[in-house]
Amino acid sequence: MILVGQYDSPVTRRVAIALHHYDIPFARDTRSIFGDAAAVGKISPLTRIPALVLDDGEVLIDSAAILDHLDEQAGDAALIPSSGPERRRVLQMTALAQGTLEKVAAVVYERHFHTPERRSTEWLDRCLGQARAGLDELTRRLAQPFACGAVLTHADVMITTLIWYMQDRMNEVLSPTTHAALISLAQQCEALPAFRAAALSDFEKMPGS
Ligand SMILES: N[C@@H](CCC(=O)N[C@@H](CS)C(=O)NCC(=O)O)C(=O)O
Repeated sequence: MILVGQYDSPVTRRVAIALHHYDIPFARDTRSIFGDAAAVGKISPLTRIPALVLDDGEVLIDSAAILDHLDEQAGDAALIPSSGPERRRVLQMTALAQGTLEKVAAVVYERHFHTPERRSTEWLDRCLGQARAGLDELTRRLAQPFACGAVLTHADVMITTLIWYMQDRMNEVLSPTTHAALISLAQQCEALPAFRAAALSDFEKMPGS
């Protein structure tokens, strides 16, 4: 199978981390979602990453839908409980982290694609407030030693790739004190083998960032 997307995309990297964690071999298509948009659009209908091209040619899109397929392959080793309140908790923590990422990315894109005089201050303030609220709520709900308790889950992976993205691109609502527990969780996860195997190469950067 082929994972399409560069690892500066937190949702692409989270799929890569799960693939490594599950020991599922894969190749990579690292063409840029911005620099090579036309080529990526031929694979991924919305011209978004990640996409996962299966061995029979089927293309899966959207990190959550891709992980649903990989979790099935992983069986008992899946990074999410199979049912019940524990599964709900992992899904909700992951959704909080992914939703926070969406608001952070909206700020990054607004600033990237618009000159300062064309940016909407109202939109930026709204997104920044939502991103801060997401981080606050994640911090409030965080368990120990991992986000949802004793074992690593998709929530840890999403939080870790989110924190990397914020530290790299837009860290103004990420507080080293208020959100210290999230930052420390991310540090702890980045040291794990699956995260290290999905480390970024120097070329994996949005143009102009
Ligand atoms: N919900 C989707 C979000 C995918 C997404 O937003 N990908 C970004 C990169 S992080 C992208 O492709 N951006 C380019 C664009 O939307 O034009 C997922 O989890 O896969």
